[in-house]
Amino acid sequence: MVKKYKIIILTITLLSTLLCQCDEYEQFQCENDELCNWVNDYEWANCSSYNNSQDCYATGHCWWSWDASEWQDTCSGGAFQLDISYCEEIDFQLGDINNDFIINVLDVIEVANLIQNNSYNQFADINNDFIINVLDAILIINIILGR
Ligand SMILES: [Ca+2]
Ligand SMILES: [Ca+2]
Repeated sequence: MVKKYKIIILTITLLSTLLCQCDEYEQFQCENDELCNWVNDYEWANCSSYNNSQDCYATGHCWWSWDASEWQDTCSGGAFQLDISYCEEIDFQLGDINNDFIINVLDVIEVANLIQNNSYNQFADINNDFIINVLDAILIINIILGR
């Protein structure tokens, strides 16, 4: 019983590391992983919405100081743009090698190029055997023909 439980936990851990890695990545890691995409995003925030010095300084824009008019310490600095950029997983379709959301003859040509250059692309490895060869080309042609 305990053993079975351990295997389930191990499987979940393995799956979560395989599936959910992008959103944990910093920009550098994200941009170097072909399965992830870095999205630059900003939102407006205001220093006055932070009510303790730690959060206030963590913004990198505001400072915590005595406000005589409020008779208390406040977070000063006004409005600023908060960086909420994030890393997301790229939705990809197996066989769509040039990533234009259609599987067509252009992707077959890409596979032919990969075979010729002896290089690897995981989107082109349809049968998942870690080699790009004529079998993958045939499988893509089958997808195009709807077989
Ligand atoms: Ca394509
Ligand atoms: Ca293959």
